[in-house]
Amino acid sequence: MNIIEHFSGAESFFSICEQLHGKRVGIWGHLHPDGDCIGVQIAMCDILTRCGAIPLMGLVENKVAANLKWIVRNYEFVRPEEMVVDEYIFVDCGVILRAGDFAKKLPKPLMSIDHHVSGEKFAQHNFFYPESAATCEIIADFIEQKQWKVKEAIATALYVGIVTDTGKFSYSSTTARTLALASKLALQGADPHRIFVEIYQNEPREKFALLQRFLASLKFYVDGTICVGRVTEQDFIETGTMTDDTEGLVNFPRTIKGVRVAAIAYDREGKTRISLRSDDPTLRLDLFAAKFLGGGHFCAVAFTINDSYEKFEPNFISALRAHLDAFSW
Ligand SMILES: [Mn+2]
Repeated sequence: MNIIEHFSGAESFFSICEQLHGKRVGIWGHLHPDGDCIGVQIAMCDILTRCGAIPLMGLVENKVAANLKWIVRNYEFVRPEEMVVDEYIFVDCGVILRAGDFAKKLPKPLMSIDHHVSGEKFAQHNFFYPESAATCEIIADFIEQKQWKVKEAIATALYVGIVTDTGKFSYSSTTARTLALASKLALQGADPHRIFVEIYQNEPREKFALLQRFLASLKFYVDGTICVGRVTEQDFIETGTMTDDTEGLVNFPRTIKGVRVAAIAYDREGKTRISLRSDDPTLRLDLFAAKFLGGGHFCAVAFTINDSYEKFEPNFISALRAHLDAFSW
């Protein structure tokens, strides 16, 4: 029995890729690229090369998180604004604004491949599957349908996207298809343990100084159902960390018994960035984030406000409380 329920659209996806023969194609993702974004860029680079196109991977600000550097080592990334391309596509980027300011002036991209529930169909061809746990899962499935074998490096890149976007195969988005595709990638050379060590056992010591402060700041609201931790500009300076080092911190309060929504609020470039996590997709955090022009998935969202968190806090907690009341059974 085939346990994979495939994503539709693989045929038209490959026919578009084949039409790109001989063309320079930019492959762009979102700001602050995560494992899924980088993984799918690398996989798309391989697919387009196989189709005879000339792919160019774009990296806004030319920056990759420290625990993902090993995976990009053998690839060339360019700033999108410095590229000369005939066509371009977006991956793992729900809305074009997530790609940064440069993307505002662009004509409609040829293709978008994405899985954010709050995503928009902003491209000419949209391969949009909000039921997918990762954009890498979509591409891994397309490759599977095409019955292509991939090199170890590509299997690894796709596995990285899936393992990181599913919280090591633990979020509610993880399905039998996710696991089956991960297994196929392992058969093609992705090494689950090595990938785990590279991504999750490579934390700089400074990040633990930041974690200590974050944990000390935790505040509970509404009978302990909401838990928020705070990281200030001063915390970043005194611990020698940057905003990227907040990655994953919110998962600590998420594990506390009774907490339905965990959040982190941190200072970023004079603004406040708030990320929320839940384990209950019916709480529809994506709809909550949309009120503040943010987005993401049912259980994982983020938004930015132009105020200090201290000023925003009372409004934030009362709005979140009202949202939870409206979406709780
Ligand atoms: Mn993703």
